[in-house]
Amino acid sequence: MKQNDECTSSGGTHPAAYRAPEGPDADHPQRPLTLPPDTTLERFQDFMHRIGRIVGPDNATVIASNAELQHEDYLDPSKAHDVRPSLRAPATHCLTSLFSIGRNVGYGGAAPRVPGSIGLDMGRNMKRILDVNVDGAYALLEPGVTFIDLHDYLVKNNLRDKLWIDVPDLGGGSVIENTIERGVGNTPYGDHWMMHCGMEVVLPDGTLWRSGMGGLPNPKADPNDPPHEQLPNETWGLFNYGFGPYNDGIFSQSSLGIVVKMGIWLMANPGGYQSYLITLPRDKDLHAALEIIRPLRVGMVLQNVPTMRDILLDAAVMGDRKSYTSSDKPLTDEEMDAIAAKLNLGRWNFYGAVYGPKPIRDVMLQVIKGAFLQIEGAKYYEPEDMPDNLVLQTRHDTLQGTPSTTELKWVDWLPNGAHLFFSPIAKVSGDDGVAQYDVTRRRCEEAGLDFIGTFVVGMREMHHIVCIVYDRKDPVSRKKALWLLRTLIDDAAERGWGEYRTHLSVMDQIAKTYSFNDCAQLKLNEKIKEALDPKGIMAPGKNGVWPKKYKAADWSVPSN
Ligand code: EUG
Repeated sequence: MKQNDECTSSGGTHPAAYRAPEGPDADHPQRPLTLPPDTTLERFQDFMHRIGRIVGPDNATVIASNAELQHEDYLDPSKAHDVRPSLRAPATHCLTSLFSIGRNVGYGGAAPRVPGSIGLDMGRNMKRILDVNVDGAYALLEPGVTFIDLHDYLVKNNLRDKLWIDVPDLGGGSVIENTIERGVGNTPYGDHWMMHCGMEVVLPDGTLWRSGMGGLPNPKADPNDPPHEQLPNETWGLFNYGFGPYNDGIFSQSSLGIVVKMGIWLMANPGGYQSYLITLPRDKDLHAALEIIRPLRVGMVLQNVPTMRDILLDAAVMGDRKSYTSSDKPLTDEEMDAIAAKLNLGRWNFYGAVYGPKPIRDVMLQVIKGAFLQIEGAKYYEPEDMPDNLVLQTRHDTLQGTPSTTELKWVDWLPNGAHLFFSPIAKVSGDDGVAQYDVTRRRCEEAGLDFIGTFVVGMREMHHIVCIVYDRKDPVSRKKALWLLRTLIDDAAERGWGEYRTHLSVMDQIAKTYSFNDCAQLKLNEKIKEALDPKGIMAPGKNGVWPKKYKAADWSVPSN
């Protein structure tokens, strides 16, 4: 089989990387595409053999052919590399990288930071919904449970009317994975990390640890059961902090443990719901709209995580680039105005919802409309006003916790579409939002790419998500996308803007921008890493934190 040219951009460049000969090799069935650093083939094969005896040979597989690296589907994601990647880092096997489902799309999927890592596929066999506690309104999950799985479970068990889940735009991801990556959804419970309660973690030394109230034994538990099977304390999913130092945070976006159970709060059915769209006709309306949003969101009149989406994001859900233009240059303001007019949308489109019984919703909506409709030409729509608007119809579902995968479509804006996210935090202010839009749009255009973006409004800030869409089969397009991402990180840091989450290829760069007082954050993270994982076996390099024995520079990711 021909070596896929996209593979050469990362894994193969390190001296420790081992390239398999073409085709299967009967003498070395366990020969990986890439060996872990400082590991001989013999040592690797012995390790895999011993692992196979513990977990069963079917659960200890080696990526020995390029076929696995061809998986590029959201619904059938690769377990070895970034789905639809800008770079490929083959995971084959004595380091550990972790993933639950592998749908961390735009941020690296299932790929490890260090090629040759052993990927622990946590979602493969750990798919149980251990508890849905109706009185406490929470669920206790294993890593393989997706948002879609959890929703299906509520429907099947006639609980959907009682309890709502919060879903991100795409519902195929693992609830645990998304939450510990601090992902965001659309309902009032959109900040997933805020809504987690209780974690069970396998530490690098093998200790099984429960957070918070989980540290207190349940008197009904059988102490002879292995720890992971012991009935947990009944307040574990109800109160996060327990007693003493609060440690959950070190297990999010980190490499310090394997989260094997997590509690997540569910929303009690609020007793009514109304989604809406407010369109803003002009590009410059962004400023006024953000000024309107700030007091309404902090005042909880905007109850959910609403989003302010630029026209091309919605346009891309409804059609590919070719269906709108034959130009190969970034779309101009005039062209974008024309697309907005054609789709009966604004240049900016604000999607929100109100929750509660009708009298409450009516009052909230009166305030919301009263504020936004001050903007000249702004229009308010409910889903039944626009039955053919795929985005509004989809968001009507996701804003009430019904998962979907429809919005994956915007990635097909370009042929062989793939994407990277640039995700800086912004103040909820006209000046800050517009400044971020100006800087990021200008750079997109410099890269020859369209600006596609959305402002996701948290309780006191916005996650500004720039969707960098490129053609994954075109090396020039891939290079431009990565250049754009790297340039934007520096542009942002200069202005005091930092990212909340990122793709593998720029984790080091971003970690270094959080540089206050001689990188005090990074240094503390390295100390904790050394204390908990002195051998550096778990996800080395994750979010820029390297074990002592690694030099980050040895693992720099090439720019193409
Ligand atoms: C989106 C939102 C995110 C994220 C990646 C993508 C939405 C894209 C708020 O967080 O991290 C349309």
